[in-house]
Amino acid sequence: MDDLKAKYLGQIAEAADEAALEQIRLAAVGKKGEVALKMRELGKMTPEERQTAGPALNALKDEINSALAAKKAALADAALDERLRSEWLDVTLPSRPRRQGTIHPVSQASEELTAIFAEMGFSVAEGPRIDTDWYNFDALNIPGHHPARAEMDTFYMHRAEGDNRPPHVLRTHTSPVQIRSMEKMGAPLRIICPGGVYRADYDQTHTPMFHQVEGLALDRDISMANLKWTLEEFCRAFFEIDDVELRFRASHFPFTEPSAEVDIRCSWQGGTLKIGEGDDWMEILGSGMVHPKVIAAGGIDPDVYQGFAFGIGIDRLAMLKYGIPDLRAFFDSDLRWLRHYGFAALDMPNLHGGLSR
Ligand code: 2U9
Repeated sequence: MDDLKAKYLGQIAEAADEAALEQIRLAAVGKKGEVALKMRELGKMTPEERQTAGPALNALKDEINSALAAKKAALADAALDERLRSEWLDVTLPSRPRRQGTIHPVSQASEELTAIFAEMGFSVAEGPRIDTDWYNFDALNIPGHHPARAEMDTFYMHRAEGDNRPPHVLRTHTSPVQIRSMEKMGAPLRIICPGGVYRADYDQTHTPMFHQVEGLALDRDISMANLKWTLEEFCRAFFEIDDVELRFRASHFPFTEPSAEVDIRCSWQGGTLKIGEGDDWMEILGSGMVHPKVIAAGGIDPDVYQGFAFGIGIDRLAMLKYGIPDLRAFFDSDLRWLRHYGFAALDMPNLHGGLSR
């Protein structure tokens, strides 16, 4: 009996896993196990022998069962310890950086200027970026021989041989949207058209795609005085400067007559630009009274209605407001420059190099 006990307690102590323990249990205390066989031999014993052998066998069975249960619990504990050791997690590690987005300065500027013009009663008009050369040029009084129409300056859409549709271009300004709005809505009319435009140009101050906002106000008695007030009000609100001063310089555009380029008073101190003070002037937009031919092209009677129009480069406005010196940063850079200019650390733009289109 002692041999049996030593044998099975030894095997139990050595068992590597639950499957091995089950084998030992069957061999020792299962129905056909060694202890059961010994129990069957009790019948052949004398009553005296049975009296000592019976309880001893029962005690052996209990001892083996307890050892099996204890070993099973120990194996489970060891397995848990192993999992805890191999699957640990360092909760103090810094988290992986997450990609973070932010509004683009051009979108920000566009939203700001739209809100300002909306307060003045202008609604937003949108239209196609690919349009016919009639909407982009002819309707705007830009004649066939004008340099802007050359392939050097304008992106023409490819046409297959035999395609007789009128030539289509990537719009070079948002003016075609204004012509379409005049056709659709008639006069009186007060709209702005913000959006992307395309010109075959690329250097520090020009990109093949940039953003414009053009404005148009048509009614029976609109004058240059209304234009001046509207643009001053806009600049005051956009640059957040009360003492804004604009200078209207006579100019020429095919779509307006008279035409004026508009400069804003500014100063350059140590290469730093300050808007609204100083003795310098910086060009910020073009404008004028809409040419009667253009009003007629939009299907409106120029003898009854007249009005003003203006065009502003939004990218350039954003650069001036947020102090971004190179236009190309808008198109071929990464998020770090945005964070650098981040709409927070800026007091005033610091511009080196010319910025006129
Ligand atoms: C209609 C009639 C007239 C829009 C105008 C300008 C002057 C102008 C430039 C500013 C900077 C383009 O982005 S830029 O390079 N624009 O100088 N734009 S008047 O005149 C219009 C538009 C539509 C129907």
